[in-house]
Parts: sequence; C-alpha cells; structure tokens
Amino acid sequence: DFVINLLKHPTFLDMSYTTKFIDTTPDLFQFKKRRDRATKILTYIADISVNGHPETAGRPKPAAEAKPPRLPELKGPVQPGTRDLLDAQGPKAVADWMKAQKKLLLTDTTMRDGHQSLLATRMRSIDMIKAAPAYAANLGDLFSVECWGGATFDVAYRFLQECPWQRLRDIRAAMPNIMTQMLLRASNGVGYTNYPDNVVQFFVRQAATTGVDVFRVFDSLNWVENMRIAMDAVVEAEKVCEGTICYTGDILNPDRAKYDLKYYVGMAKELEAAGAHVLGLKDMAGLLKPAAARALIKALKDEVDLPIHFHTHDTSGIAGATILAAADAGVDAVDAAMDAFSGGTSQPCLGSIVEALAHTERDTGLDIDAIRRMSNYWEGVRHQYTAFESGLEAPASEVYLHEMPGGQFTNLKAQARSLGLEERWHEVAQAYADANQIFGDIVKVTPSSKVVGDMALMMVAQGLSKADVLDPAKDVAFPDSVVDMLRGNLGQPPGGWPEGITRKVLKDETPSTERPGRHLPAVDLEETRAKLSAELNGFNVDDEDLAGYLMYPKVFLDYMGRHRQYGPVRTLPTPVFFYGMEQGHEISAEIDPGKTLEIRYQTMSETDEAGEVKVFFELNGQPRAVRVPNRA
Ligand code: BTN
Ligand code: 3PY
Ligand code: ZN
Repeated sequence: DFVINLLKHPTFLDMSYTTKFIDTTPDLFQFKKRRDRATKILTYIADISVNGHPETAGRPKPAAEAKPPRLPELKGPVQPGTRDLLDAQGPKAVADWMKAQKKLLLTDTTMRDGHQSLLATRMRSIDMIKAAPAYAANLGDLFSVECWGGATFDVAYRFLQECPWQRLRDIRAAMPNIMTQMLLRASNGVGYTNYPDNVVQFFVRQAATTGVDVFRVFDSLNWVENMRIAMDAVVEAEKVCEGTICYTGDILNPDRAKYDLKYYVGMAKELEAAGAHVLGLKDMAGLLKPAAARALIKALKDEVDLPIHFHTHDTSGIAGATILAAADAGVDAVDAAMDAFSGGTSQPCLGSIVEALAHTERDTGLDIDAIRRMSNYWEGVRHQYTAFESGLEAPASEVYLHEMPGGQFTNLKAQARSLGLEERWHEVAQAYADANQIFGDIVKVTPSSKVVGDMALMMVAQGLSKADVLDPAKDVAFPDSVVDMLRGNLGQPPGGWPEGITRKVLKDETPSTERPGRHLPAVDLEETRAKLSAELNGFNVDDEDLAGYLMYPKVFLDYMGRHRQYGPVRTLPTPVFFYGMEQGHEISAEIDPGKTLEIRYQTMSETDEAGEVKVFFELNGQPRAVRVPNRA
C-alpha cells in the first residue's frame, strides 16, 4: 500500500520532508511519516513539559479554575454574505453595496488587531480556525473578519511555529461566506522595510490566491506615491482595495495645523484617483475625538465618492463615542473587536456598538445573542494567553500626548522593561512625543512608529532631551533605524524631512527623496526559489513559502528548521503548546483532516548522566517514550 501511494503521488519527486506537503497529503507515507511526525510532536511536548516554553517562563500563568473555551452552537445553514457578493460581482459592486446600506457595517478584528494589541499577537491559528464555522453560520452579516497581515505574519513563523498561509487557507475554508481582511503596509508588505516592487506584487497576488478578500493598504508616512504598487496589485487581483489614510494629530487643534481637515480630504482624493474601491480611515493610536470624527467623516463623504471604513483603538476609553459620532456622520463601516478582546489598546466593543445602535437608523442588524456566545468563546481563549497580557489597566488620556499605535504600546512597554526602563514609562511616553517633533511631526504607524520608539528609548536611556538631540554641537549616536529613515528609505512625509536633524544624522550624505522601490532591483523569483530549495535539501518551495522567505528570510529558515525537528505543533491545544502536559493528562491532536493522535502523558524518568530525561507517553493506546535534554 505504502509503495503504491508513493508511486501514484504526483509530488513523489519532491518527497523530501516538507511542511505543507506532508501536512496536507494524508494519503502519502501514511505509515512511516505519520509515525515520524508523531515522534516529533511527542518530542516537542516532552521538551516543553520538562523545560517549559521559553516565551512563558516567568510570566503569569492561566488561572487553574479558568474554563476552557466553549464554542457556540451553529444556528443554522451558512447564508450567502459579502464574500459571495465579491466573488459574483467584483469589488466595485461591494463598494456600491456598502454605500447603499443604511445599516452600519461591522468588521470583527479579534483575529488580527484584537490580539495584536492585547496579547502581543500571540493568538494561535487553531483557536481561530475553530471559531470560523461559528462566524460563518451565526455572524454571516459581518462586513468582514480581519484575520491576517500586520504583525501576525512574522509572529506566526517566529514565535508560534506555524505557517501564516496555512492559517489563512484554513480560516477561508471554514468561513466561506464572509470576506476576510488583511492589513498590508503597502511597499513594506508585512515587514518593516521597503521591498522591491515585484516582491510586493508577488506577495499581494499570493495573499489574494490563498484567501484575502479585503486589503487595507496604508503607508507609514501617508505617502500615496508609495502605495500605488500595492494598490494596483490588489485591483489587478480583483479584490477589494481599501486605500487608507492614517490619522494623526487633531484636526480641531489649530496648533497641529500640519494634519488639518484639508490635508485629509486631499489625501482621500488622491486615494480615490489611485483606484481605491473603499476609503480606509485608520486611527491606529485612537486619536480621533468624537467631534473631530463628525467633521472629518462629513467632509470625506462630501468630497469623495467612496464608501468609508473607519478603524480606531480604545486606548483613551472614548473610542465608542467616536464610533457613534462617525456613524451619525454617515461612515459606512467600522472596526470593532469581540467583547472579550475589546477595549484598551484594542478596538472598541463590538457587542456594545451593536446594542447602542439597535432600533436606530444605523441598526447593524447583527444578532446580539450570537455575538455574546462568540465572545464567551473568545473569553475562554484569552485566559489561555495570560502570559502575554501586558496592557493598560485603565483608559489613558496620555495617548493624546504620545500618540503611540495600539499595536505598538505593549511592545514598546516590553522593550522598555527589557532595558530596565519600566519604572520610567511616563518618561518614555514624553520622549516618544519629543522624538515625533524632532522628525517634524510624522504619522506613527509600523514601520515609522518603530523608528520613533527606538529614538524615544535611546533618549531616555541616555538622558538626552529634545534640545540635546537637535544641538549641532552635541554628539549623538543615532539608532540605525533613524539613519535609515532619514536617508529616505521609508519614503517621504508631507513637507519632507526637517533639514536640521537630517543633516545632523546623515552628515554629508545626501538623502533620497524618491520612492524607495524605484532603486531596488527586482528579485529574480525563480533563482531565489531554486537557491532556497537547495538550502533546504531539495524541499519543494511553493509560492507561499517563497513569499514568506522574501518577507523574512531568516525567520522563515528558522521556522523550517524547527518544523523539521518538532513537526506540526500547530495542531496542539494552546495550553499544551505553552505549558506541556502532566501525569495522566490526555489530548487529541488532529494532524491531518480525520487523522487524530490520542496522546496520553504517563511519566518522566530522572535525569540521566547524559543530562537527558525519558518521557513516557501512550500514543493511540501504544506505549512510546522519547528522550529530551533537561535544560532546567
Ligand atoms: C519558539 O521559538 O518560541 C517556539 C518554537 C518552540 C521552540 C522549542 S520550545 C522547546 C525547545 N526549547 C527552546 O528553547 N526552543 C525549543
Ligand atoms: C501593523 O502594521 O501591524 C499595525 O497594526 C499598524 O497599526
Ligand atoms: Zn489598529
């Protein structure tokens, strides 16, 4: 049987150990490879059980009495939704449909920005994929589900030991009626640097093929010139292109005149002319105040013909009011997170928005009971990630001072902690505001926000004031990211970079003012694929792998190396992935559709002279033991 399976299989010639090939090819090597993969997964469980997971060491543990997540019952057959409209009639029809709606349309961000902003992006695919059928059956009236892009892409490979493409494919399959949505940093892809144009195009094409329907495209300096390659690629793929304005400053404050109403209306017109189907308004730090939202949405509705999709963060605690003001002013769609993943640095509370608008002109039409049940599931999920909680304990008006994006807040706090600056957080916040002024008051969102954060930490660590930094007579060693940004490698902010700081950082070097992609040579994709394949001992590098490698070469290779060692650990329940197992504990892991490993943890030996521990399991009823080093 084994030989026949093997010989018949079209991918036989690429039989080297692969991630997706083996994981998605259950009919092949059923016998031998399954056992190998089982051994790998047992080795992972044994290692974590003996040594702990490096990421949860020293962090708070989930409460012993916390209930496991419980999925809602499916309320009925899956009804056609926005995805069906997109597939049948295309993105322009989706935009027209949005404008024709009276109801306020909602995007659920739980699976992307929600956990990115609250749990350092650590939510695992299995917890999302399990929820997807309930979204399809019970929440088919959502506009979209944001579940991909932003920081989730590299965190999946880097920290969660899973393939982001597989996550997308599985969510897409389990939730066929609602549009999936991703956050794309335009020419920065899902990375922190400008990529060559053909890499951006290749990435967008692949994301569309694997399953993204709505692309929210933004540039970290609001430079439309640097968004065109990505926007064109989305339009080309016949997916929804949400050309996006990043909101900063305060349009009602005359002291922040750089980003006034006129500026935003002008940018909106540029995005419309550039081919956007939808206008995104991305308030990544949660700075748009209710009265300002009313004025801004009204002006945008008057001046451009696109439907408007508004995104904000609740760091200040007042974002719910802003959403209601935006709804009053005619915004077409807004983002919110399921209740259990809302508030603080995340999005405002989805259920409460639905309740607030019930029986009004903008009634969302969503089923509040379905939302509560879905949120109960997410509540259980969130408890399993206690180790990654590090957010705000209360709303903070300080956000209007520092203007940090919600997704950066917890990250920068953790960075400050690792530098021993945690006690001086409020100084970091002030330094962040000062660094922003040093750079001429810029939009702060990945990757420009990272540069401002690097600068702020450096200023606090070295006790430098804004005046010190600007003083031509004072020597300052600037972070690499600052040098790179002022060279022009992230593009141009409105009005260009301030001359003084640029001269101080670059000395005699002349910065570029052109679009960075203009000077980056195209990558030879097939040559890269061949080289990568050779580096991976003949592994069959498909387009998804290649796109992942092009974004993050080292992160991808490290992921592949660990995959070879530990196998499909993405299929483990989250508590086991982070904490391992204990005596008598039994779990199932579905390593392929319909192919489940029943794993029972028995016991472990003493550490031997070689420093190793033998861990005893029962695998599908048969005794199995693996040895792992005791590093504890
Ligand atoms: C990660 O890198 O954080 C996730 C992948 C798992 C790495 C495993 S965990 C057990 C072993 N101990 C380590 O320090 N790394 C590997
Ligand atoms: C990201 O780019 O990851 C963001 O969330 C920006 O807000
Ligand atoms: Zn956001």
